[in-house]
Amino acid sequence: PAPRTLLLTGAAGGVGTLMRDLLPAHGHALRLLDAVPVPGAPDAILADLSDRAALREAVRGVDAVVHLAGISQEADFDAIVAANVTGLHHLYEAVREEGVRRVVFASSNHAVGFTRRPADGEPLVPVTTPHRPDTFYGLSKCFGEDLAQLYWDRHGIETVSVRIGSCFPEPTSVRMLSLWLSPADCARLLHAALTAEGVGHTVVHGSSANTRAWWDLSDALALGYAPRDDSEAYARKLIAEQGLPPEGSPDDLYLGGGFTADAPRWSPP
Ligand code: NAI
Ligand code: 15L
Repeated sequence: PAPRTLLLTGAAGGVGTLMRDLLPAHGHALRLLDAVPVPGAPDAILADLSDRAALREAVRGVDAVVHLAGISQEADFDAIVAANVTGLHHLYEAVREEGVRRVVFASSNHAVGFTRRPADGEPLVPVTTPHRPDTFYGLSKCFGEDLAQLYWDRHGIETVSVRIGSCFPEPTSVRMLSLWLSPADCARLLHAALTAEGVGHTVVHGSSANTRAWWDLSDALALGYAPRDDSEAYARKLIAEQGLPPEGSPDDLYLGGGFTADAPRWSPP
């Protein structure tokens, strides 16, 4: 089949940079957008999520949007609202106006960050676990999932909301051993989310097949996602370097780890 044309927002960011390299091999042709220039991509659309006209033009003619753009850490409430709430609304309005059928929305573990992690032998956290945001950032991801539900119920726009764990080239903390989404598995999951039939609005967990997993991947697997990576390969080294999180510490207790205490903060460039 002909490549599906995607708009990849947030293309200059960490995940966007990784996905630019990996998604084309799954048969997708990419149009890129970010508020800052995308290195090595002079054709990328330079636009902020506040620019409704630019968003409308950016989504025109694409088959789907992979929406990664936004503030990806804790920040002032107003900054979060502008990018992740109002900006997300602008994106969905553009999608509705231009008749785009599907969005893949980068939600986050921080939408449910105050959820206790399962103790050894306890059942994994299901995707139906109630929202328990750990920050204004996490709260904006709860809003995003609900916005996606609204646009499905009201307008028939499909979304897969992927609650990403930690998507980086390698896990860098013991907590990440439980939440890591390898870049290659991220591309596999996004591809599944883009191509599965009849998703309506579906929320899935986004991580690799980690031995130390905290959450249940069955909803992602039902889309056709077949993860191949496991953070366990990094476990011995990370634990030797960092030790296990102290009992009762945020990384020991909660899915959201340190975001439940002193979250790393975004500041304007
Ligand atoms: P990042 O901060 O590296 O990249 C975000 C990109 O969005 C940046 O290039 C930035 O310029 C762009 N952006 C921010 N505000 C914008 C605006 N108003 N208009 C246009 N572009 C804007 O974040 P990262 O790590 O690449 O994450 C991508 C997405 O995945 C984010 O939505 C994040 O919340 C989500 N996510 C990422 C996780 C991870 O492990 N990396 C975990 C959970 C969720
Ligand atoms: C996120 O939602 C952040 O965007 C990312 O930078 C990481 O902090 C990740 O969660 C995590 O919890 O490891």
